[in-house]
Amino acid sequence: MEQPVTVRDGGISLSAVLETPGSGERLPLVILLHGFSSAKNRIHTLQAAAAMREAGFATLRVDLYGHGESEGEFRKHTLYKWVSNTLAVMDHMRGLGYEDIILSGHSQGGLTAALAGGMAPDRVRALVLRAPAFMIPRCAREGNLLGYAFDPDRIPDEIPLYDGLVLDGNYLRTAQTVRAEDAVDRFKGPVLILQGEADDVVPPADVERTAARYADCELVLIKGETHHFDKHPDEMTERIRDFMRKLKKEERA
Ligand code: FER
Repeated sequence: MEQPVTVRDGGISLSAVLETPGSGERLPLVILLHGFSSAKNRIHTLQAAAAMREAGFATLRVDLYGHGESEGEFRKHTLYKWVSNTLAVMDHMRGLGYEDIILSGHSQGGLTAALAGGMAPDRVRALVLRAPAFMIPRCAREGNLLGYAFDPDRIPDEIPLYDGLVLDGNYLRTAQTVRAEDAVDRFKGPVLILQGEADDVVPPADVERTAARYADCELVLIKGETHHFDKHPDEMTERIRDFMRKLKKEERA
């Protein structure tokens, strides 16, 4: 069953899709977050969500602030707003009876899931991160974002990116202060990280360093895979299904 869900956060309306496999029982729920300039309907996110449902979980694909069918201006989105959105979505779903929550995200959405997981380790059972962009804060501090160079001590009012996309300077100001390590240290539950070895957007080295820092993390490096998991989608979905089925078993034990 597929149903639209609307969540309000700070006057902004967020669009999401809840999908439940078969039965009507309240299943554990995976909340899936998309990446930078992406949305909830991209093929690799649909494939990841389908694998989670095959393992017996409900899924909620969310459009975050300034993306997809949610409100907000792209140029005004920040990691802080995305974290706030994620906490609001978790509250909303708890209100609907989904108290067993797993957070998942791709790239900037993976970083967001990791940050929210560290803020609510008591309410997030596990994390499934695909190419999590743990290096965004470092890039913002070093003054180079997606190949666009800037002075990190004198942040410009706006940053022009590819395809006519423009970001407000506040994206950089907020990203510079994020310390993902704090959130990583606070999360003790199981974590699955999937990372393409040929990803040229999120460098595997940053991901490997962070994976080693998690208390209980399985890192899967996928040979020849790139940022959008379109070379070996079956390997991605298989790894997700295996990890989620293990979680299911632990739930029954
Ligand atoms: C960056 C590197 C990666 C960045 C964003 C990303 C805005 C996110 C990519 C994605 O979510 O797919 O420097 O700066």
